[in-house]
Amino acid sequence: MKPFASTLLIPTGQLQPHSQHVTRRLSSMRGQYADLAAFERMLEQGDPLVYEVFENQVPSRPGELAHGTSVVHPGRVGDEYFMTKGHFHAVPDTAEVYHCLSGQGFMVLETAEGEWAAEEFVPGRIVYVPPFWAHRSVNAGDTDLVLFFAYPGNAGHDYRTIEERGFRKRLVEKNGAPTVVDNPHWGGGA
Ligand code: PAN
Ligand code: ZN
Repeated sequence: MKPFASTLLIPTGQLQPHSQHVTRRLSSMRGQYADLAAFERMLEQGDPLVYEVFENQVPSRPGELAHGTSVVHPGRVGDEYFMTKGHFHAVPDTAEVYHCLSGQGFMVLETAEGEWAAEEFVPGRIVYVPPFWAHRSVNAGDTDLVLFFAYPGNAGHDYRTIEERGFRKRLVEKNGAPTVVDNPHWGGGA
């Protein structure tokens, strides 16, 4: 690798230049939102863009640091806020650092052993994702949630475990405030 630089535009989260731009629409997250009827109703009216990731890829080696931005757009499916798919790292003993640049929300985390946490994102806040913790970003505000992240180049992503099992906790709006609740579908058929 040679040194390189990119510019992170605030508040949009655009990274210039970037080698990868991932867009995730609601249809790619079937089964992850608890209110299945609200999910289908929303899809019938279109397929909203839920989040985007801008990244500069690096070689898949432990000494490298992949980094980029994620932008979770505001919205809800029923009472549940727009969120990322979430994942464990495929090499599970790899950590990650997130830095919130704009917007507000939460990082929802859990381990295979049953621990969980919800760390708040406000501009300036840094959240550390330790090795072995699955993580999902949730936008609990009404503007884009813009995050910078960095993680080891060899970490990879295990999406299947979350697709099959879901997260133990959900972030929903209750009486006008973001609230952590149990996931009724956790453990299978999420
Ligand atoms: C981030 C995430 C990004 C999108 O780069 O990949 O926020 O979330 P999903 O990957 O869950 O769709 C990261 O955590 N990388 O390891
Ligand atoms: Zn990650």
